[in-house]
Amino acid sequence: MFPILLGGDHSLSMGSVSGVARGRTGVIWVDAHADFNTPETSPSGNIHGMPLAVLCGLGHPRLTEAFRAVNPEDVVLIGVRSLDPGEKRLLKEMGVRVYAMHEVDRLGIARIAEEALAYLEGLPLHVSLDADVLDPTLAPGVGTPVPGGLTYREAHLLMEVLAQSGRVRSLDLVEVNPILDEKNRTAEMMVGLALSLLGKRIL
Ligand SMILES: [Mn+2]
Repeated sequence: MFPILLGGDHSLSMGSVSGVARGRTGVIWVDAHADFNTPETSPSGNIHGMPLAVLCGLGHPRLTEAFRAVNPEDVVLIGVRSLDPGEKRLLKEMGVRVYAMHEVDRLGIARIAEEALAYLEGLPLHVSLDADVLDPTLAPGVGTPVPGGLTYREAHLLMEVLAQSGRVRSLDLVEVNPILDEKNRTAEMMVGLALSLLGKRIL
C-alpha cells in the first residue's frame, strides 16, 4: 500500500504524517515555505503555515497532543524561499535540516536529494509535496506563490532520485487550488511529479 493524500491546504499533513508514521519516519517537506510557525510566531495565523512545527511538537497543545509524529532531526526541508523571522529561529533551535533555493542553485537538486537520503539513512520516508515549491510560472494554481521556485526538471529529478532509493512509503500532494489554476496546469504538473516519485522512468 502506498498512501497518497490529496489537498487542500497543507495542514492535512498533520494527519497524514501522523497516520503513516510507524516508529521513526523521515519526512521530506518540499515547499516554498517552512510551515514551521506556531500561533505565537505566525504573522497571519493561518494553520497551513504550522503543520511541520506541530509534527515536531511545537504549537497549540491540542494539536501537538494529537499529531506529534516525528523527530525534528528526521526532517529535511527542500525548496524554501519564504520564511518568517520566528520560523528561522525555531528551525535552527530544533535542528531541522533546510535546503533553501540558495542551496538548490549552488549545489544542484541531485546532490541535495542524495544528501537528504544519506542524512535520513535507514528510515522509511514520507514526501510532503506543496505545489508552491514549483516556480509560479509552472504552477500558478496556488494560494501563496513565491517567485524563484523549482524548475520542471529540478522537481522531476528530485522525485526520480527519491524513487530510486526505494524507501518512499507515502506522499502528500497539497495546495493545488483549481480556482487559481490556469487550464489545470498545476494539477497536471503535480500528477506528473507523483508518477516520477512512483518510479516512472524516461528510459
Ligand atoms: Mn506548505
